[in-house]
Amino acid sequence: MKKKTLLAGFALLGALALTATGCASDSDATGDAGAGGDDDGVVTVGFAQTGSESGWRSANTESMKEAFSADNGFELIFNAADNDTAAQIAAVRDFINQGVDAIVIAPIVEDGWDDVLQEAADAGIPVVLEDRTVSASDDLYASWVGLDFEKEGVMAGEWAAETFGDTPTKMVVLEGTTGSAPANDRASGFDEAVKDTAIEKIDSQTGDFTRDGGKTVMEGFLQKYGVDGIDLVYAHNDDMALGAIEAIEAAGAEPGVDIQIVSIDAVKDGMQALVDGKINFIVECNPLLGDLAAGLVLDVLDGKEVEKEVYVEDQTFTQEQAAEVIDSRPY
Ligand code: GYE
Repeated sequence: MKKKTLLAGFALLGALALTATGCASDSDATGDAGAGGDDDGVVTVGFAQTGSESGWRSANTESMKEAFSADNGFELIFNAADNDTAAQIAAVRDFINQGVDAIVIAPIVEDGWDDVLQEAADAGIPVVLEDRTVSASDDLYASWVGLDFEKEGVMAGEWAAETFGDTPTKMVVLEGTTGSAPANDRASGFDEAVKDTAIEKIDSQTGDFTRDGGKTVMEGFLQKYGVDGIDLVYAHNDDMALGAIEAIEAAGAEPGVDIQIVSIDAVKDGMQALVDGKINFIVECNPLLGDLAAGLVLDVLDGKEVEKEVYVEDQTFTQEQAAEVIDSRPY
């Protein structure tokens, strides 16, 4: 399978934004339906978002709405499924019945997509996936744009391996949504990176990528093992880490000192906690995928050949690095 890594620099995103605008106005100028659009040149896209579970998700939704805007020649039909997999599949079926020009999906979980993707293919409606991946055959969708979740897990694990190494370390894990690609891949990537260390995973439970979920699960861990029985928290996203911070502080301990925390996303609140010393290390997961997704949709509708997988590069932040960049981050 062809793989392509793209840097999510602003220049690149800007260029794609221009491409999207350019295509849309071409259609307008000629009065032609253009890229799969209807008579007025408007491209109707149904977007099935996961929900609104995290700061990452808010930034991603904003990026998608900006890219698929009326100014850029789109009519966006937005659906947020509130993390309900059946509701998300129903939303996609609805888009098919409405006869949209293209469908974009951020799949909540990896499995269960074969039938509805086949239905979209039968109806001749191209599908572009953004953010999370699916286990269905890649013949059933045109392209996917997102992040390398396995690599994110590896980078978080490498930090833990370097920080704790041979020191016996009790770790608890706050997992993302069960069955989601980022929860699966961030777990396996991390486990692989720490396998030769003295880090012991004493417990692991889902906090569903939410702040409340992270807090509740962490409260349970603290009750079970005590503050002294936990050295390290690996949170699959910043929001759960922020919930864990509340639980650790309520238990009378100091997050980032008594219990170290590593998480993934690098959203504003997470970065602030990193600067404040309450989180120890963050691996970025860039949510600004809107322009790339919109560019792919237009290319697919124009009949151009597109990459099956478009990876956006992530970076990592120590507390010192976070302090340097926090004011200039767009999300
Ligand atoms: O890390 C988390 C969100 O799918 C990459 O979903 C995304 C993840 C992100 O809820 O905060």
